[in-house]
Amino acid sequence: MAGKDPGLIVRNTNPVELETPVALLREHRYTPKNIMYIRNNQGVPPGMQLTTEPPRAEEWTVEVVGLVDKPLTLRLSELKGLPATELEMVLQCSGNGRSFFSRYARASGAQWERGSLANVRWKGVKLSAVLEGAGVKPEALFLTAEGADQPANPQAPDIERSVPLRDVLASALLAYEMNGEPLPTVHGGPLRLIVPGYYGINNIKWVNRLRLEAAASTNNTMIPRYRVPLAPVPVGSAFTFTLDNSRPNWRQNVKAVILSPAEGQSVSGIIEVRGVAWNDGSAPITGVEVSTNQGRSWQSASLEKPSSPYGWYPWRVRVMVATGDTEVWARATDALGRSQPVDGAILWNPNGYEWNAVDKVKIKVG
Ligand code: MSS
Repeated sequence: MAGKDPGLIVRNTNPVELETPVALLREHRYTPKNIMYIRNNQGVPPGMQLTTEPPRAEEWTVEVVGLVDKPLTLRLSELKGLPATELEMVLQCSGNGRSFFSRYARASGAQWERGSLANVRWKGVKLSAVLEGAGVKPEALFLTAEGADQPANPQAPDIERSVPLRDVLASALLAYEMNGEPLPTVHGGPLRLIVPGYYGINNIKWVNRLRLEAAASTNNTMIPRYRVPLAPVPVGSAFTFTLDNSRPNWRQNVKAVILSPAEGQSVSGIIEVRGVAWNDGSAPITGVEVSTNQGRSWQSASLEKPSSPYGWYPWRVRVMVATGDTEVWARATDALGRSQPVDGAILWNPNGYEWNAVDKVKIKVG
């Protein structure tokens, strides 16, 4: 694809889904656009190119409608005239890690490993500043975003996504830049809703309409897709999603991933284990621990802080590894005491969302 590193793993061609291998991800504090993963449910909007170049779209507008005193249509140029905010944030697909559910039973969807994951800097205008002009009514409890992309089959439901307004109002952005450049077309340029701390699906690309409503949408992007059961379900079983027995993929689970060594790598003696950790930004990550003996003992890694609560924490630790086939494990904990389960079976769900079990990498020690 135009502008993307040929080393990306193709998970799907139409719509495009590309995964970043960990070997590329670990090289950068901020993920550059040429290696950033792509998850499209539909194509790019009509008239746009599948490229990392920004679109020519100075005429772009976004509507603010629904439970507001004054519906608005804002031009991109007007948004760029408002005070801007810049923010580092992890963008992760809610299906990241889905392939690991196969240790128990395969979950349906693209078989992502660790790399539907990026850490980038967004620049844009605060949602709160945009909504101020519209006057949001107190009954408006949800924000539903629509993008200009369309389903391949016109009969199929279009992508749209709701988030709880009060929870996101202080942090959400309408972004027009990524990593200091105009937003690439394939990542939602010229304008994207950014909901820091939330899973990828909530960050609607090519955003052209914001609806303020009393209830969340019941579109197929909200139910049955992009949801998890409220209570654990038996591994491999079917599940009928209702509004009461499940919840949307909103705030990200606390998670550490190992970026080095890579799965299957041959190493010797003492190794440096490196990775990144993050959560939903509501509390700092307080520790990452690594085990090389199946969790009998754990060693603390040193952490680097991101520039915003929503960025990732790079971590590293030197550990001894016994000769033979062995596993390196890693888990993060945050200030609210939230951590990661050793056994991912309790996370199992038919669509394979929100995987955050202890990360386990098999290596060969010679
Ligand atoms: N947006 C729109 N408009 N469409 C689509 O499809 N997807 C999702 C988000 N947004 C979409 C949107 C998803 S799902 C994800 S992850 C993200 O996006 C991705 O991003 P990038 O930029 O990387 O491609 Mo899963 O949870």
